Amino acid sequence: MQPVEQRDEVEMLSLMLLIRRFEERASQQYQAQKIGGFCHLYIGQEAVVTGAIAAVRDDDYIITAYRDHAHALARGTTTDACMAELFGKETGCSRGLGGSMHFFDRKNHMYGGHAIVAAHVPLAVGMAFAIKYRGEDRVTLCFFGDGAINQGAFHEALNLAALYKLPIVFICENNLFAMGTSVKRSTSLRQIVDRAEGYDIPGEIIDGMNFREVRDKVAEIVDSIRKEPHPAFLEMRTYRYRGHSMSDPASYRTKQELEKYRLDDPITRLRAQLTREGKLTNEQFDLLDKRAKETVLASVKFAEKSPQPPLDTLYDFTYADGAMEPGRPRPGEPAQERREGAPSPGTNSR
Ligand SMILES: Cc1ncc(C[n+]2csc(CCOP(=O)(O)OP(=O)(O)O)c2C)c(N)n1
Repeated sequence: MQPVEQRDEVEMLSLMLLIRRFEERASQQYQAQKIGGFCHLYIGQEAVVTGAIAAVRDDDYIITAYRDHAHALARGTTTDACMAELFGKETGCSRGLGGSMHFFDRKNHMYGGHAIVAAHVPLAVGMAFAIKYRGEDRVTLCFFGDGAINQGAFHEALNLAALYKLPIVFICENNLFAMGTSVKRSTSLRQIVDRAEGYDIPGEIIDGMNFREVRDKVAEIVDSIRKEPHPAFLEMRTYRYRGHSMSDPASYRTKQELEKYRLDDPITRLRAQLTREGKLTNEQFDLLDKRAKETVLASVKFAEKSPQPPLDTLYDFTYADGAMEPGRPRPGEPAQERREGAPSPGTNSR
């Protein structure tokens, strides 16, 4: 990707379209039973991740929870590697062992994809600590949902980030629901951003449906962090159009509510801004959309053709090295002989 100041808005619109079309196709492939396990779609929230990524450098760190497809795509992970991961194939970004919730791309500094709510927030603080310890000028962007802010790990992490003045932006993607629970029923605060105040961390509320607002605010904060490391907290007000996961019909909200947010669609909004300013024609938009659809379709073919991961990699990266070595007793178990020809789990050889 280009340096921040040159990142073209049409290119970013095209990225949002790629994310949207990728997830629509993922949804279809899930229904066709080509994708197993869980699958959480980000549709509606695209301006948050694209705006934030547009404001940072390629060597800054990114980490998120399980609604992670868009974060990987925005970071530059290919649609092939992402679709193959959903299909559980060896060519996937986590070698087919992670699935939808565990995308990972070390080369592009995308450190997951984490399924346990708020468990990655302390990891993000550790990453920010490492940046400061090494004297670098990188920044960590830590994305999480509104459901994470009442977890103990979240509070411990914010406290340390503030105490050590670490270079981190906590980005709360407030889509108003944690699974089917409205934030109004789960959180005592009037506004989530006030959580940050308790740790003396500066915070702001951002319109998470507006790409430009997200990008400009993140850029401003990241700039100030690079000059003098400190944590910051952004509450992005956004909305997910689909249910929590593929199995959720989202009957806890009304059609009217959904329609209200759809009118504020982040892609339509940026498209309208660019069109009004003479930077994009309808024909150009259609072409971008066509390209996004073709790229995604090609990635489905790639995933279908890709091999399954070898069976003996089943336990790789699940336990610490050696923890699953054959014959090694588990706590409270006597040592067992390994059967002839049995797969050898846990070697982490690849
Ligand atoms: C510690 C923990 N508790 C419960 C769950 C089950 N769970 C999965 S997603 C979820 C809701 C999280 O909502 P939020 O953080 O707002 O993220 P969103 O789905 O809105 O992106 C819950 C409770 C979990 N994964 N981890």
